[in-house]
Amino acid sequence: MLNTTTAPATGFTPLQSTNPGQVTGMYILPRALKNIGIDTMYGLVGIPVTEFAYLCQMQGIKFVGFRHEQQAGMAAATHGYLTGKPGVLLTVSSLGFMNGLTATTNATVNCYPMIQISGSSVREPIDLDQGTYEGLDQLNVAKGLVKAAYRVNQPQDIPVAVARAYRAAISGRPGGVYLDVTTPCLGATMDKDEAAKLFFTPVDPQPPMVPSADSVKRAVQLLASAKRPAFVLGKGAAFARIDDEIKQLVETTGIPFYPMSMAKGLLPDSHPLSAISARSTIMEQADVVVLVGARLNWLLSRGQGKWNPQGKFIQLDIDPQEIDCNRPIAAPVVGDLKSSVTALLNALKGVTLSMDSAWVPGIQAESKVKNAKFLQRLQVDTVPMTHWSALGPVKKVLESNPDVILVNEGANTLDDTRDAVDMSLPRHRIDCATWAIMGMGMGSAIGAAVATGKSVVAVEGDSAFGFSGMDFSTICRFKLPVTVVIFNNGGIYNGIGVNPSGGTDPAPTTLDVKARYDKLGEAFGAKTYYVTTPADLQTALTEAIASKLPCLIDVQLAADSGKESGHIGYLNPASLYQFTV
Ligand code: ADP
Ligand code: TZD
Ligand code: MG
Repeated sequence: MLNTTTAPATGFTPLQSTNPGQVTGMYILPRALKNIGIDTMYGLVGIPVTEFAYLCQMQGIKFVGFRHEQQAGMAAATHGYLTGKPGVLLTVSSLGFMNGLTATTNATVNCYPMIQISGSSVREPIDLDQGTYEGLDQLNVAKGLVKAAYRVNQPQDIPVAVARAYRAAISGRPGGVYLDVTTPCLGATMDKDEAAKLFFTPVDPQPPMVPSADSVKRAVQLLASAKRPAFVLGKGAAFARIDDEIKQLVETTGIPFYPMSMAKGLLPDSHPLSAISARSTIMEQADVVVLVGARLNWLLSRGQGKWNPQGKFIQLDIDPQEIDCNRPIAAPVVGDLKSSVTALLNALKGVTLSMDSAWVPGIQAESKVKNAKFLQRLQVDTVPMTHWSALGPVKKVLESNPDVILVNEGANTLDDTRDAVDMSLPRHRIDCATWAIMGMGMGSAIGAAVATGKSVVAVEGDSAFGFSGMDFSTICRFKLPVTVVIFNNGGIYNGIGVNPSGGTDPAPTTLDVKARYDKLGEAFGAKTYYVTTPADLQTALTEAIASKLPCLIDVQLAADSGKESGHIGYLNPASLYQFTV
């Protein structure tokens, strides 16, 4: 048996074995995780997982303790996206589990590999609804919201449970996996030598899925016939780590590409074949569009609206169920992207394309005009600052520090930063993505910094920051090279909302335009700045990145900077159904 008494004066005393021949579930679990290469865990402890977290630390797993589980989950998901291996989130039962589940579900929606491990209370009183401590039927809550969900009830099943969770997170389309570990399973003991025999290394946990030769042939034939072809690169392509193959595909065909938000930098935004400034032209005029790890979801108007009704799609994706989900796909290529792009490159050898000679020069000419116009918008020195005048210096500083990872959330702050800041390296932009989820900022920044060791800048709307702000303290506690830049326009979309009742309560969109977020940073020992001019912002951001320390820059914007819902106001019910509120 293991004795789990703690010594209050000195904090935790490593679990002492009163019977060296026995080990507990909570000892086996970190061993099993280490065995499959997990070296980091993000979480928040309490009954029944506190000792387990200590045991993880003792066994050499880095434990990053958070103030809120959702943030720890966002960190795990970002860790998964950036490393290609599942990030791990640890939560306590019921409430901690629920707080973390949003992040695990968000990871599933975004195809990020992660595993949420949660302690859960003793089964019997939960099943009889007898009001046990933090009791909840967690497994059944998680099912349906995550890619896969498992429960492990006895220590001898832990190595298999971990391997199953790992495979589920990483194979096929990646996603969030839930692993329920009951209190009895954590505390139960088994023979140490018997336990040692249970560990194994899963063979080929992320097997290649090679597309059929016919599907590749069909795609090449369609592409070869195209007059105005285009690639749309998605974050699936960034996740697949096939940077060289993508470059080859674009450059050998000479076909322009449009990168989705998190695929920016897969090829530099400044690449001559980048159609990032010609989105409408691609939608309206392309006759063959190749989706490479990008879904035809709301972010691409579900293939409707502006899209050329006669246009045909080739879709490269690992998930066969993605095909035809919004619009018929003329040439699906189902497989992992490394295999599919390699097969496409081989099949394209010696094939002559029939691209119109005016197509690429047209896009380039349009891009040149639009980029010049756009730059002018960023060169204004308006004080109080607008999103645009603030983004002028942010663009300059970030583009001269291309290896900094940019985390970004908000409405106007998201849309305008994405459009303003060119990316030149793959997997250097992480944002609120497919679900447009606010509150990914601090967690993703921490996950990115821990997983890569690189510097991170998080550009946050003031509302967006509010969702995760307390975990700025985690950035400080772990002394991470993260700079948080808060665009304070005093509200959701802006700070000029008016309470239509004439009452004194703030409007639903109104926050705190005079708030000094820099003081919040000070509380945790960060280097902080409060800036009111573009020049001061440029100086502060340059200095903050160079310091490689936790920094917070409160950027004072005008309260009237920003419009409702940023670029997606058309999705509001009043706009969709054309009525007046
Ligand atoms: P974006 O938002 O950038 O358009 P999405 O998250 O909508 O990207 O789409 C990513 C797509 O990439 C998903 O449909 C997913 O199945 C696919 N995907 C992820 N990893 C791979 C891979 N290794 N090989 C092929 N497809 C992948
Ligand atoms: N809650 C959650 C979890 N996600 C959301 N996306 C929203 C609410 C709704 N929402 C948006 O879609 S953007 C946004 C909210 C609350 C914040 C926009 O304000 P901001 O950015 O201060 O972050 P700007 O620059 O003022 O637009
Ligand atoms: Mg705001």
